[in-house]
Amino acid sequence: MRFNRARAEHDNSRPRGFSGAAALSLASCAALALSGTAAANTSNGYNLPIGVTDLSQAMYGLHMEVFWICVAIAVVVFGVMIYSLVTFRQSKGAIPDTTMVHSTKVEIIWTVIPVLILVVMAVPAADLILKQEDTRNSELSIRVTGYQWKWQYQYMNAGEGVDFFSTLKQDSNFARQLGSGIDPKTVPNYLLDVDKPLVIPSGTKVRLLLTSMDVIHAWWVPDFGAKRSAIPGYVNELWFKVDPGKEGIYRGQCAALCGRDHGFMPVVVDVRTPDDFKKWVEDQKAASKQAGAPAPAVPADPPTSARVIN
Ligand SMILES: [Cu+2]
Repeated sequence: MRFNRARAEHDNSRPRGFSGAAALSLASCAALALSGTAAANTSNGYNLPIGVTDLSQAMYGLHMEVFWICVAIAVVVFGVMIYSLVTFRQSKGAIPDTTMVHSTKVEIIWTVIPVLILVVMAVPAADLILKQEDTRNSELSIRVTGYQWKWQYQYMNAGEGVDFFSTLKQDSNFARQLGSGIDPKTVPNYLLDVDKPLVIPSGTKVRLLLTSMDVIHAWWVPDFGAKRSAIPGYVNELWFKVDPGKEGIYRGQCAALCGRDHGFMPVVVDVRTPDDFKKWVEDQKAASKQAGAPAPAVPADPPTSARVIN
């Protein structure tokens, strides 16, 4: 799986697997669901990443909660079904009851129980959606604009004035060319690396304002539990707060089929401590002052005839 490699870079706790046999009893289901929500970067590689933000961990917790509810339902339903098939089979002399054709009591029970289960799942799900949408009190806003096939990051608040494009790193770009003769396996983080990553501080509520200048793109970093479409003419919001101590490089990709080079516009986020971030902002401002460049020009696009617009 492609993102395993990315996760390994900041993986500070080994995956904890779930025992398959444990699914047989409700008590052990509940215990495992709790252990499954413990904070860690990564699950066992077969599951969603647990991630490094409040939201990603809450999403993983909800996902596991719903998963174990489904397991419990399956155990009860299949248990009753298999027991009935075995116990009341014809060879054992079972005689079908042909008199019972309708039972209002049964109909009420099998309507009310699923409704209650749905409510039990809907309450935490609605709560999490509200939390996801609550971009109030963000401490750093960054405008993110999708282009075919690169991202532009324009900082506001503490990073006001920092503005750059983030494009596929050159070694990946050379290796991907037809007949390049370069083995992609020799390129570190092949197609998942950029020339300039998005730099953000840890422990800070970061709000992204997403839009696009051409087609629909989607900004996606699985470890942040963050994915949202960047749509021309619209501004979508997204927020995340990386836990302090989880500084490092996180990788994602454009998650919308945005044209020919859709696979070549990765997202890389460099999470630094607030002090390191401050220093980075000062360095960026000093560098752009020295260069005297007010705003970066859009890097050259491929010829229009070669572009595919979805
Ligand atoms: Cu895209």
